Amino acid sequence: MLITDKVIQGNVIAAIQKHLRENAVSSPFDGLGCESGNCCPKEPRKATLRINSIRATGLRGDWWGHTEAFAKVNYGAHTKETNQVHSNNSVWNGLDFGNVYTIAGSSLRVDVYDEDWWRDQHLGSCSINLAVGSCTKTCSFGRSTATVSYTLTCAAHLTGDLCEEYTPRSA
Ligand SMILES: [Ca+2]
Repeated sequence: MLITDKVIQGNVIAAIQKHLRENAVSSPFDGLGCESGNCCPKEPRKATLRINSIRATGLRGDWWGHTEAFAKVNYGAHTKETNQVHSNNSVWNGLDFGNVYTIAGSSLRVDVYDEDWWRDQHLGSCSINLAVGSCTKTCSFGRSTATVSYTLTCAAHLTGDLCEEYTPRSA
């Protein structure tokens, strides 16, 4: 501070502090619930992920009979397992991942297994990159394919490829 007189200096500081107390803008979160649709999300990259269906083709788990096929699907910290379908061309039920956090460069990994009585056999795995919205993508491993239909939805007031941007107008 350029004021050298200690008394004046003290008075100026007191006046500034008084002004700040009297005119301070309260926190935008004070008394404002997110229900009003008027606050920023505390957590960017928050989204919900739903796998609507997964199907695989060309599975060969057993030398005879059909594959007792199931899949483990991983995204970030979440791993879900499908029901088992007795087929070399399996169509599994959807999987609800619920709330997730998008991760740059992170992909959805599908590991396909054949259930055997002594030990489940890992038939292969492949990955797809997720984008916001509803989409169907196919990846392959060996002569097999996995086709994933999914919906990745940003949480309220988030947008962008990774739900990392704030948008006040979105629902
Ligand atoms: Ca088997």
